[in-house]
Amino acid sequence: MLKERILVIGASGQIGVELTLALRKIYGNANVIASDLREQNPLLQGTGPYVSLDVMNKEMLHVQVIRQGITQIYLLAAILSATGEKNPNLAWNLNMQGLLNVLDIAREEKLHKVYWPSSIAVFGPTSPKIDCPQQTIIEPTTVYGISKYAGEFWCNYYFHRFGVDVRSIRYPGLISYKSAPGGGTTDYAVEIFHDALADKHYDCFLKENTYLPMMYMPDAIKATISLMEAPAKDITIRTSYNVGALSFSPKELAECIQQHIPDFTIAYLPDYRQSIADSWPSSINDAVARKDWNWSPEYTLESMTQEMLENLQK
Ligand code: NAD
Ligand code: AKB
Repeated sequence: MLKERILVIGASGQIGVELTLALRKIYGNANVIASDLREQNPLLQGTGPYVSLDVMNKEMLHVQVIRQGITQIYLLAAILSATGEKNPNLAWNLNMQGLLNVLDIAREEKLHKVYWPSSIAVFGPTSPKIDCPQQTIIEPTTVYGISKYAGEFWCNYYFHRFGVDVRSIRYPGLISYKSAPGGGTTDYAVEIFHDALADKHYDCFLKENTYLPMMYMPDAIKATISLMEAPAKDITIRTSYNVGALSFSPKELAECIQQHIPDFTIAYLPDYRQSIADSWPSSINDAVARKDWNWSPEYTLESMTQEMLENLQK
């Protein structure tokens, strides 16, 4: 097996923390270098190397890649949908230039692999709402969705033109208890657990019947690692793979929480994020990921809810 040295960019974020810890278990603590604009992360402290790094500074990034002998990059630094609508230029610049910097360096240094996540945000109001297929009409209406869709085609281009082995997943909204989400439209599905335990009440910024594709973090980590470990010949999608897991509404999630906290209440006060949510599909068809690299999720709404409450209570 080739010795891998992995750089995780955006390691202090919602996915970054858990993915870094999972990669450290597989490749050894010293071989997974966590990096982020933020100085350090308490959950990563003492588990392996951590460097402060700005993905927009291509020269410094290149120096780190050479100095650390990096063979793979996981690029997680991005501005998400809700923050992106408040600052479209910032979202476009970081989401595009960060990716291009990484792809260029991967090409020049002949890195073994690159991972870059896309999102269900690539889909727009003209995409099918239910069981949205891998290939379909894709007309995103948020700057975040536009940047992800453009990014998918940059990945495809660098693979076909320069042979960069870059792989990608269109994550649904991710639910986790270890690190907080960073400015997305699906963040309600994490906030609700914190408020249910702290106040027995949640003011939800989406309407009660807003169904969105969602996934519990352990399934997202499993999907990411399965895709990255699959033989290159099995990867038929070089833009980004649909992966599905759960689809539920705020009302259904609240009812599930009430099974554990009977006096939990919820109020619906939709804001600007409602129109973002309305532009996305409710559920995702992931037949291609299932066929290519045996994807299947483990968690149900009920098992995820139980684990979230148990772990947050601790
Ligand atoms: P996050 O906002 O929680 O974390 C992003 C991290 O990147 C932060 O720690 C931030 O400090 C860091 N960062 C920002 N600018 C940087 C820069 N210039 N240089 C280095 N680091 C920088 O995001 P996340 O939820 O962990 O998402 C990671 C990736 O997964 C993103 O590409 C996102 O679009 C994608 N994704 C996330 C979700 C989700 O529900 N969390 C769903 C779909 C796709
Ligand atoms: C967001 O809501 O912006 C993210 C995503 C689905 O990409 N969670």
